Amino acid sequence: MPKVVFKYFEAKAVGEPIRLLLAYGGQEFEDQRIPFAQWPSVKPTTPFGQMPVLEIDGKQYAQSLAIARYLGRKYGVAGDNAEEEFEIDQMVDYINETRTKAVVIHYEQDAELKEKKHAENAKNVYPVFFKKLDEVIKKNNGHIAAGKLTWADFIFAGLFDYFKLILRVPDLEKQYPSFQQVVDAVYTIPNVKAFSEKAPKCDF
Ligand SMILES: N[C@@H](CCC(=O)N[C@@H](CS)C(=O)NCC(=O)O)C(=O)O
Repeated sequence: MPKVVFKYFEAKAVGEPIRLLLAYGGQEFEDQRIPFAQWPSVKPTTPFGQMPVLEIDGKQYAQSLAIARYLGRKYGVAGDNAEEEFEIDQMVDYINETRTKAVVIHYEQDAELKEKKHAENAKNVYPVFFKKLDEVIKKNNGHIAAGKLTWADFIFAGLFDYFKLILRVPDLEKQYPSFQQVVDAVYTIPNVKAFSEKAPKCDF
């Protein structure tokens, strides 16, 4: 088994899908959670000055989606043909696109602009996304793509708490029970459940 170190902040956010995939694959890993105070000294040691970073036998890799796609392939949850892979990528891009729109607003420093942009998205962007995603999950037997468990489910489940925070919808799963179905499909997998029960608790 390779020696694996995973580096991210003390949060779930874009790091959690990777932790969950490593747990799913039965890969032992050092789960390094870097406090913000230490980040300035760690940043220059990473490939692109950002986390998450996955280190495999001493070699560092970055970009959360590339890492998750790699682990999905390694652990057999990346689709069984080119079309399924395409569908998974399509859905991950769609989710990530919405995340990116919300993140920009979440970290906006101008309070007035922040509220204005959030209100625009809450009216015009997020409801359309939720409705589409709900339809897709229902068509896919409670999964994000390909009608079965794939790394896209890990992306969504791992991100879910962060998503609710930045989109400001704390009861999202109540509005869309299908979203909770995806989260449960991942977190009830025995390896994943065991990992998440032992992991440090993070709100998002
Ligand atoms: N596209 C990158 C984005 C990574 C990213 O934005 N990381 C943030 C945390 S979520 C970070 O490292 N911020 C600290 C910094 O840029 O100094 C990925 O998906 O891995």
